Amino acid sequence: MVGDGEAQEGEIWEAANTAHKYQIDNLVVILDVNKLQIDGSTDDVMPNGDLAEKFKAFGFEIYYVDGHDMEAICRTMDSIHLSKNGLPKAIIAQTVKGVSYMENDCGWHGNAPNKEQYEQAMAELGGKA
Ligand SMILES: Cc1ncc(C[n+]2csc(CCOP(=O)(O)OP(=O)(O)O)c2C)c(N)n1
Ligand SMILES: [Mg+2]
Repeated sequence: MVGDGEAQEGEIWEAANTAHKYQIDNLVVILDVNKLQIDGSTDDVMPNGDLAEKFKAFGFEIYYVDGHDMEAICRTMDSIHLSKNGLPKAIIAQTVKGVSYMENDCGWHGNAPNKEQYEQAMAELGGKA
């Protein structure tokens, strides 16, 4: 898993180079593209440009999914699993950050919800609080 803010860091691309050189075709990067990072929008803080094209330029095979569609993610992972073509893979997952009251608010990057917020979040996600 790599965040789009995280993808501004050089270490990501050093690892990508290495994956390409050693033909690590069972490496799957899931790139979470929510257009936010810790203190603002990625476009304001440090524009990423086209991350799919960047991974492609580093020798990755590119897949696209709706990052909220777990079945699509699983289907994509299954099809990738069978591919032994020498290319590392990147799944570009478009997402929206957060449950309702967190949506598109970068302030929730590292904040813990209080009890009430936690219970609401779990209810929205269909989990047990
Ligand atoms: C190796 C390393 N470098 C820098 C940081 C500082 N840092 C914390 S969060 C973050 C990026 C957050 O943006 P993103 O990856 O898009 O996560 P999101 O807020 O969307 O979940 C960075 C660079 C870190 N945690 N580790
Ligand atoms: Mg992000």
